[in-house]
Amino acid sequence: MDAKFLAASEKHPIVEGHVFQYGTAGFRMKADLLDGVTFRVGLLAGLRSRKLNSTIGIMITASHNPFPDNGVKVVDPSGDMLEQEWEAFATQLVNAKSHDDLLKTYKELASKLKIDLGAPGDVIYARDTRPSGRKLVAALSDAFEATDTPYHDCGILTTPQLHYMTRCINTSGTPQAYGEPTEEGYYKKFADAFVKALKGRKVQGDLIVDCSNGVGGPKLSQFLKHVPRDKTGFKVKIVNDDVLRPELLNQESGADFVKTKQRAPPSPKPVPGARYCSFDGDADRLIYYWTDPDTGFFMLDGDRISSLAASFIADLVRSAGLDQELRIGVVQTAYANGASTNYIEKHLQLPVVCTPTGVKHLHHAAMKFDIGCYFEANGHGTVLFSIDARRAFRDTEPQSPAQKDALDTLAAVSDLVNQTVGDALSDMLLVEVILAHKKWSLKDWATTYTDLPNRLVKVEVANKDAFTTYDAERRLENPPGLQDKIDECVKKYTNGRAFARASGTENACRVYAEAATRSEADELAARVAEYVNQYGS
Ligand code: 16G
Ligand code: MG
Repeated sequence: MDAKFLAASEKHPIVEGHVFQYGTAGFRMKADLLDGVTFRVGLLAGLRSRKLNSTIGIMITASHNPFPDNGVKVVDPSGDMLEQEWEAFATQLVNAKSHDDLLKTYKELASKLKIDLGAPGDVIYARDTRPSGRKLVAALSDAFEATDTPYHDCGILTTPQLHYMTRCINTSGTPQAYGEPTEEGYYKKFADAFVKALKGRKVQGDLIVDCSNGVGGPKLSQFLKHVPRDKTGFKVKIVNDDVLRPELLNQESGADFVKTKQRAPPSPKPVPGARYCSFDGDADRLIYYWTDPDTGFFMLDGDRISSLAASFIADLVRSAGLDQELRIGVVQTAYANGASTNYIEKHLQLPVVCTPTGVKHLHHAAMKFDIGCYFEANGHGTVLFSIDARRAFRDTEPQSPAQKDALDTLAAVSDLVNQTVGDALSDMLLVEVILAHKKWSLKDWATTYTDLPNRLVKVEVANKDAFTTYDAERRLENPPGLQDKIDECVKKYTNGRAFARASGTENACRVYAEAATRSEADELAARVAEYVNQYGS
């Protein structure tokens, strides 16, 4: 095996002079740095699949980043993110200096973790539409060939589809079987749940979906072939779905553009009053919005989707008579608008948990509830239903038609929401179902609460690692003294709140501030950014 291993490794050298780290989004950088990194992630996935005797997934994507970038991340057997302890092993393998070092590290990891290298193992992988992905999947297959690891190339998929596949394969034949592990199976499952969750209601009005010129475009159009238009009333127009010109990916479009720029994509020219949503480049984030000739642009972000979903599901749980039995909770990060937190706690009377940024943190916190609704403000999120919750929807004997209706809808909704990870397509269907049930327009949805004006600023610093936090990233522990400055400053603003944290994806600090008025929020953000700048240079 050693000769084969070393020969393959030589085909995929690591670019020298870089320190690589498995971050919140796996390894993500310029695609031309990734060949050797991807080969080594393949090795890691093989080890993990042998360790767990399960199928491991790998996704090649850089999400909302521009097209010269790419990325690679590992999906655990249940379809969620790679366990944190293994992120360090990934970092270790990828940073091995020479090919011999790599082989040594690989073997040491296997022996330390008591992995039988003769065990079968199994890895599946997919990529988004970036042309650089083709070369990177070749690096993966070389890693599997070199280590005799069985593998399967799932071709081009959205990130959530690959998560879905991974879970389906690993649960196949068990009581928790998630679905058929094929792309068709994915479309059928969600189309079927969509029809069931609507319960005869029809979606009102057309929906224009901006797909960021990414993989979501072709996949959504595939999906729509499975949705009966007459039964659902679902009429979708897909825009920004050009995947043949890769340089257009995420250009002036997509959920990240809409959220960070706080405006609609300029092209195609927005139609006032029309209902819009945007996916990001790998279709795991979703943002809704409309434009109005008088009032301008209005956005419904992850916080809005979360509060809409939590409110709808909590009402159904009450109607189903399960509110004493099932614990519902909402998970947010510090970026959630304070008005949304207030609405969920005070108005919906649901508990809110705050975790550090990054999907894995939210996901794990959400799993602690029977029904855990988690969204980042950027539009990534899902609702997790426990085995007990799903059993209750299925097995409770209804005492009235209203109770039966609620139980059926809950069962369908729990099938409709992708249980592995945030999924723009599945989340969009959930929003459409809720709006159809409530007979709400986007404007009705928007009136539930009023966002506090807020501002996000990026501050370049010499060393972002000098900024460490606690209390779910809401407070700084280091550099010493900086948090006191921020506290003093925040006190001067009505409804003021601000925090600074090191980015997990670039060498910078991010400052978030909110306050009662636009000008106060801007001023507070600028002041805190100035302090960060002083302490960080
Ligand atoms: C990654 C995270 C995303 C988070 C973002 C924050 C995953 C899959 N993705 O994209 O959830 O919002 O990082 O970036 O966890 P930042 O640390 O640079 O602010
Ligand atoms: Mg994404």
